[in-house]
Amino acid sequence: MPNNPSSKLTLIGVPLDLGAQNLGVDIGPDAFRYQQIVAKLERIGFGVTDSGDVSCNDRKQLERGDPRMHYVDEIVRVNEEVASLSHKAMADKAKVVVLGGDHSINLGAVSGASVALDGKLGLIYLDAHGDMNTAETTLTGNVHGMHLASLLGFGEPELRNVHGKQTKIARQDLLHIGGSDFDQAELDLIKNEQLPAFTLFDLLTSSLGPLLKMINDLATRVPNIWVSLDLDVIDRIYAPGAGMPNAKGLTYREIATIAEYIGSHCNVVGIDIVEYNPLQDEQNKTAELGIELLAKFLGKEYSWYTNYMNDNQVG
Ligand SMILES: [Mn+2]
Repeated sequence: MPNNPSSKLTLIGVPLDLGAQNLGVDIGPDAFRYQQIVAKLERIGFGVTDSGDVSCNDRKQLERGDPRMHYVDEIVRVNEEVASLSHKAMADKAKVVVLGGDHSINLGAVSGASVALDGKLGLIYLDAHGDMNTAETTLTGNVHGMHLASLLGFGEPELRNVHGKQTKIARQDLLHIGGSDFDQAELDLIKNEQLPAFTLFDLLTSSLGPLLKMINDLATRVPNIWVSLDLDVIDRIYAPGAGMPNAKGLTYREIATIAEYIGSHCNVVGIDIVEYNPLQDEQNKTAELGIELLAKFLGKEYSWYTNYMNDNQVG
């Protein structure tokens, strides 16, 4: 299987934490490797090339700069590099998995893929937050709350123009899932621009049915899908190691079902898993869940159950 060209997978680590204020997410990529992410992806049938980590400068060596976009120069520099790697892997017909880092690394990951695919890319974005502020509307100056707006063509050119000036994701080709903590400016943007979003409230009031239809409709319209998983969309019972642990997040059965549906109905070409903070994890369970969900997004299975069955078959 690993020699089958259609199962090539490129892993890119981005130990960037400048987009957020909380420390710890910069060791996310190494913690995933320590959890044998490469061996586990190979076990489910991928030939993995680990590109290593994109080098990121420490905040101690940098000026914070623009108060509306902290560390924006370094964040853009890192994302240009991520975009080139993502573009190249996509052009080599490999699936791309990017390990964060804070969520701002999604900007380069998606930009590279979008340009490589001539813009024929939809984005399924799982996050408790909107990440749709701009330099004009941000309350914190943290870029990990702005990059999604940039991918959709809003906000400052510095962020919008990473890896080319074109809009990376057409507004109707976004599907934001699981949001519960939006700022007013983000709610206004979603409403005014009719951005597709299925919130926690929608999930609790109408269950999964309408969401699965939205996923299916998107997969029918666009040939390629990128999945962005901010671990804070999952309840902290299951994902204590999220950068901002969530007390009202999705349950295991909800996120696992959504991931499985995406994996079986969408042509997923790339995934980023972000905001993993190993310092807050409990017995590595957030990393384990991240790897299980990654497999599901890719249309495969990797869980305690499949391992149990593999290890206990007669013969
Ligand atoms: Mn996020």
